[in-house]
Amino acid sequence: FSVTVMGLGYIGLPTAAVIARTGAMVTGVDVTPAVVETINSGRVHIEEVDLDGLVSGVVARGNLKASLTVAAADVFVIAVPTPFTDAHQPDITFVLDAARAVARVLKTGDTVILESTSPVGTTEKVRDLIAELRPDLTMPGRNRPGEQADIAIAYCPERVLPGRILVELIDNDRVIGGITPRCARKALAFYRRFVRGACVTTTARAAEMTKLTENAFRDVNIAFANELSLVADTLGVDVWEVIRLANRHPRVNILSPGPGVGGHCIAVDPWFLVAADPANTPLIRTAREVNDGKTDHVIARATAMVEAQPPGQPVACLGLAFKANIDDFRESPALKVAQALAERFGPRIHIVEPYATTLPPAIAATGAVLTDIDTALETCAAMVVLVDHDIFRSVPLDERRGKTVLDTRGLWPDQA
Ligand code: SAJ
Repeated sequence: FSVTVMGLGYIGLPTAAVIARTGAMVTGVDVTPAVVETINSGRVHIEEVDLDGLVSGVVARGNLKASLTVAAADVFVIAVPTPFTDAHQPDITFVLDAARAVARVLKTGDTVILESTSPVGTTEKVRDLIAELRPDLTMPGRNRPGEQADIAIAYCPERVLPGRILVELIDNDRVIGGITPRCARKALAFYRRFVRGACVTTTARAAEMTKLTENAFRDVNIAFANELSLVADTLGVDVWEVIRLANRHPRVNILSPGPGVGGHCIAVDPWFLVAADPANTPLIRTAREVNDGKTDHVIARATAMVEAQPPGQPVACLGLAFKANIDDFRESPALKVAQALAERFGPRIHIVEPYATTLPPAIAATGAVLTDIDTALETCAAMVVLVDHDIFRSVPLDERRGKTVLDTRGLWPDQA
């Protein structure tokens, strides 16, 4: 049994490794030579709990190899990025490129599964593209009555949480959308090999919209919390306390405000729904704007705080990652705040990020410095908390008493 995984990023590599562990022969395909080399030497290019050990094991056993070119296989999993353009339109170029590469090696009986977060209708576009490139194969949904399609095509979104990817890949329920019910059943048989959660089948379009809906749901709920934090600021009330108290209501469950929403999913996917139906998505669009606006609000407050410090005094920025306890800085609001402060105050900004060994070049260029939490506590009388890393949470009040703190994560509720 052989599987080819297209894209060896945060989703593709863990997925390839987990499938390889079941004994399948897995080829991971990536366009970046350095990534292919790293994996073939048994190492990983991304940080994820337990991923290094798993990859080195399956590579050593010969179950996983990386390649720049697509090999024939029984099942193809496409896990490439789907960015959006400056105009908030989804860009499915990488998906179509991957489909084109897969089309060349497809044979009767193969299954193609798209996992990338995609606008509704993308799986059908993949089918149409393959149909065009391989007129010799019968495609699902395009076959004549009574004729069986040669290829199965399905959409099955990943839903794993960075930091828990290897656990959630196995334990989470999966939504499997087939171009036809038969496609869904074929894809289901594949996921059953390594998924312990329930595998639920539906249509490709419903599965595509389900994925976008999950992340839009979270974005809207975080926007509610962020909006509350602004109102509470205006009213001089502690938003964290209000949320804690409101959440004692049996049907209220408010999420946490923060410096904005980051990562490559929740800050992006809601736009795919807005782009599909702009007239009917005022709430989803506004939630995006509220969450992005929260970052601007934090930048303004932090700037005022630094300006209120004695001239030349250093100010610490705690965290650059897009959320707690990970090394992922994609679309990170913390990074945006730190960047804005560094551009304005240069060397006065002392950044603490235990998950970084160097500062991103744009921040380093301002003269801002990377330091550690112990030094920052000794040298900085003012601090901006941007990420709720455990190492920051564990700082006792004694070590930060008397400091000026802008706490965007509600990390230190006892700070005076
Ligand atoms: N955040 C808040 N307040 C909260 C929760 C989160 O400000 O109460 C912020 C985080 O700090 C971060 C951003 O939101 O900047 C997103 O973090 P997250 O932990 O909510 O989600 P991601 O981006 O790590 O992963 C999400 C997950 N989706 C949902 O929970 C619905 C994950 O299951 C998906 O697989 C992933 O997106 C994805 O790949 O789509």
